[in-house]
Amino acid sequence: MTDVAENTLPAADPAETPAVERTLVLVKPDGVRRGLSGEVLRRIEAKGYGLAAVQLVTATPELLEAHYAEHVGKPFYQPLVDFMLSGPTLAVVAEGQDVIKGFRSLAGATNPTEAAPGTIRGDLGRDWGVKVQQNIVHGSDSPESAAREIGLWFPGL
Ligand code: IDP
Ligand code: MG
Repeated sequence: MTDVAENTLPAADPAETPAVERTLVLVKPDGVRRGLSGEVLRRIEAKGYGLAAVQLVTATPELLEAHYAEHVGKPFYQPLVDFMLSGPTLAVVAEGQDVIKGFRSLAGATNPTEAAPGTIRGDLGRDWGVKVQQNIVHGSDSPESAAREIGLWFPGL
């Protein structure tokens, strides 16, 4: 019989435990409308990440201008904002080691037509006549973006 205690890992030394990373995930209005919020949360949890905050949010033009600051002025900016205002968004803070990169990997390529099968965008997304705009999820792309975006969508966190 296996001694359970023998298989127990020693307690992590807090001084050596890396800070748990956080990322902002959005289930965009197309994902919420299509009833995919639960499926996206399921994939985040099945991968092993934790949920630190989940809230249904109705975005405003001001919030989206701050969130998509890097895209202001691009041809797809205003249609993107109109799409993001077309219904509620599920805002999520997910956490775990390297979760920023890990969720981007779960999400797949920006263009849902090209996103690999097995990814959220590859399995659940397609071109609905608007090319790459409606791609179900957003995920922060760097620690700096994550901190900024979490502050925008969860000012109290
Ligand atoms: P990402 O979401 O994979 O990080 P970004 O290049 O940061 O992709 O673009 C932000 C969002 O803007 C995309 O997820 C998509 O919804 C939309 N988008 C990006 N490029 C285009 C485009 O060429 N046409 C229409 N929408 C676009
Ligand atoms: Mg981006």
